[in-house]
Amino acid sequence: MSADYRPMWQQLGLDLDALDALLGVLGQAYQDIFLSQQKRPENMAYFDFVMSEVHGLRIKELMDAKAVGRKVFGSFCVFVPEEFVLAVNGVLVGLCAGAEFGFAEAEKLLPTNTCSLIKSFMGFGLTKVCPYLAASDLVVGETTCDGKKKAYEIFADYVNQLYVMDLPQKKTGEGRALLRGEYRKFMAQVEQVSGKKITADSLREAIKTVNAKRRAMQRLAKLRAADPTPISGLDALLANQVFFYDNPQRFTASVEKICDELETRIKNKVGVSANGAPRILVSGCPMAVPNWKTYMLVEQSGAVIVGEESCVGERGTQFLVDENAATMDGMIEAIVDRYFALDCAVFTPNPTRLEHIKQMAADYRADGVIHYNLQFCGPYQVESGPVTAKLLDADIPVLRIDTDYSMGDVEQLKTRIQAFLEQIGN
Ligand code: BJ8
Repeated sequence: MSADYRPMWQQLGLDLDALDALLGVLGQAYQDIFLSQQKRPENMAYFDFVMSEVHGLRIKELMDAKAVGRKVFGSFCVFVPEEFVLAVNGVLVGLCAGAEFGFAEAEKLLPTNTCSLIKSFMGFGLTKVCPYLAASDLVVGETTCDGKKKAYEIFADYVNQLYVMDLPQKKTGEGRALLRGEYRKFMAQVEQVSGKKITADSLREAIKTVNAKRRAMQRLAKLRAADPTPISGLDALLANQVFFYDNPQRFTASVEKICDELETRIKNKVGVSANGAPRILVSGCPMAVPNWKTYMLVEQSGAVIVGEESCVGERGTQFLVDENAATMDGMIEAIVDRYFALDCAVFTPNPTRLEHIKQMAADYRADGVIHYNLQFCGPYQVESGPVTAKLLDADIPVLRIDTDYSMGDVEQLKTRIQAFLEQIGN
């Protein structure tokens, strides 16, 4: 890190010893997993810098923004529209939920058989190591899965202010009306917290900013269809993770720069993996920073990950908000349209997700799909059955993985992944 941020962390009420322990582990893991990769695009240096400053400079930027009256909103779900937050000149950040940290504390309040993502955000909150959470003026939860929705009831005691958005579970007219109503309530909430009005002009600008960010990620995703693929799955996952933390304009410009470099690589047939390396699509639960275990195991076993059907991936970056609406009502409808099309497994029934995974496997020329599931995540675990059936029906090999954030199953996973890659090779 470029400076001594201890006074800032202290001001945020963080536990400095616990934070030191976390940063030590994080720094070493980043070194071992990312910096040891061969043939990385040069422009990944930007993301290396962002990661090295994820608890430092970026938090300072948030604190500077707060000092001039801007508000910080934290969230855990891609259904929370960044457009409304930007429209009041606020900042939306994804909150820490990707590491096995503070689980012992979390398990005093939650059942042991709770998914790692939920235990992680509880753990980060309870042990006071998440500067994003501490900097948030409003934490936005949502009623997606039962685990999250119930955990927020307890989490409310550990955050500045928690607001829970009610989300639909069915893609019906009533479901869409519920989402529209909730988004209008959320707009009012954002206005109240920020003390600013959302205007047609500010919302139009915000829609363009978020669209640009998604467009850049869509461009990056398409470039991974090339053979050989010009960027590792790990580096692409990192870009998808940073999507939730960084300043949007700077992030967009950095991704576009990487894409320019990748286009040159494709022209020159420069790839990151050996010729004929198995191409894998990952589908399932989101992988928040620093959840890199499965990607590391797959790519260290000689395969390359070419896409992710996940909220930290294509489910989070697909679809743009229509920019042609002239009125405020029209823009809100366009935002509802975009988000209502997302196919998280909490929806029932959820047939578009199955089709989408099959389509992605074709688009990215995947040789096989790994369905990645966090243990105790009911929605994705149940849906992994129909997903598998759909893919096998189309002669696409599938491996179902159920895991958590611990490193205890690394050897077992490695064996299963290697056997799967061998099966694909045959
Ligand atoms: S839109 S995937 S970000 S809810 S892994 S906590 S579902 S038990 S994270 Fe998600 Fe929004 Fe859906 Fe995406 Fe529950 Fe499953 Fe845990 Fe999960």
